[in-house]
Amino acid sequence: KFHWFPKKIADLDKCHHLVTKFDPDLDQDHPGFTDPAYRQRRKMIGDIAFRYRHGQLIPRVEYTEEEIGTWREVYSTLRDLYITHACSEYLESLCLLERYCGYSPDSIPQLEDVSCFIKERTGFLLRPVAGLLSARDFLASLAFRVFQCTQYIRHASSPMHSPEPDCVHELLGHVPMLADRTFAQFSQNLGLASLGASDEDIEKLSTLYWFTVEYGLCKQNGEVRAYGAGLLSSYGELVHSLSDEPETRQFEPEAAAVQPYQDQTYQPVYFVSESFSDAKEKFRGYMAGIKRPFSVKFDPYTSSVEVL
Ligand code: H2B
Ligand code: FE
Repeated sequence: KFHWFPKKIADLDKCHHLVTKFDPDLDQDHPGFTDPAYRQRRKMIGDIAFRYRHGQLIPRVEYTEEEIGTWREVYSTLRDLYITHACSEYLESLCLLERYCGYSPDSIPQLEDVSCFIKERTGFLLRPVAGLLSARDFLASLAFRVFQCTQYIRHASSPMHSPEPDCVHELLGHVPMLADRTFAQFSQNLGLASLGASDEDIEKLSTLYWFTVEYGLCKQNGEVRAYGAGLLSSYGELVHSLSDEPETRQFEPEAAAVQPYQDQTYQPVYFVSESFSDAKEKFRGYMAGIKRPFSVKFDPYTSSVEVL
């Protein structure tokens, strides 16, 4: 007997289980905890996600001047740092997003426009989500090349940090990488491996996700660069990750899947991949070791999985 999982892309409408750990209504350390107007705004934007069904256009949000101000501050600060700290795939995608998808310090890109853009690049789609999603639901969506994306922005009092994912993290951290073919394939493979997996395997896969998709580093032309979204959306940790302070280890899925991680402060350890193809290959080997009483095959024509 194994856990229910989505078989077709529309089943993702049922993958909406949120984790409330960093929610501003419940987390006293959230910068928006004492700001009722912020909490109400976040709830209103979250309602878009609760009402959303697969296949619909993602409703646009008219962001306030204050929200755009927060975006502008993060964007302009990080933009300069990317040149020396981000991997080449990221930089290439960011240039395209700036040229063709309206990325700029002056406005927050709309999820619908960004979704159309990455769909053309790698087949990935965005769908709106109201907050931090359970690891199982989040990983399951990756299996269908769907990235669940928050649409609200962090509190204006702390532009450089958010305890929970927000649109700065998604749009500046994740989206440019999802526009890269090899990275997109790696993400989907991680998702496919999670379908129907045991709770222990979900825990391992989400730890792997943490040390690659969120906090991964990779080698490029003799230098180490960042590709993880948690790094690329945090000025402080991006600088920290490429300084002499943290320990770095060569990426090995077996080790990364069980490495304890930090979600309150900077990581003490990062894993460095040789390349995305290398990470993808190593992951393939790791996946072969995950025991499931069935196997899954993605059918791109129907965006559904066959269970064999
Ligand atoms: N939910 C949302 N909304 N965004 C994420 O980036 C995210 C998530 N990451 N849920 C997931 C969990 C990740 O930390 C893994 C798979 O546990
Ligand atoms: Fe993330």
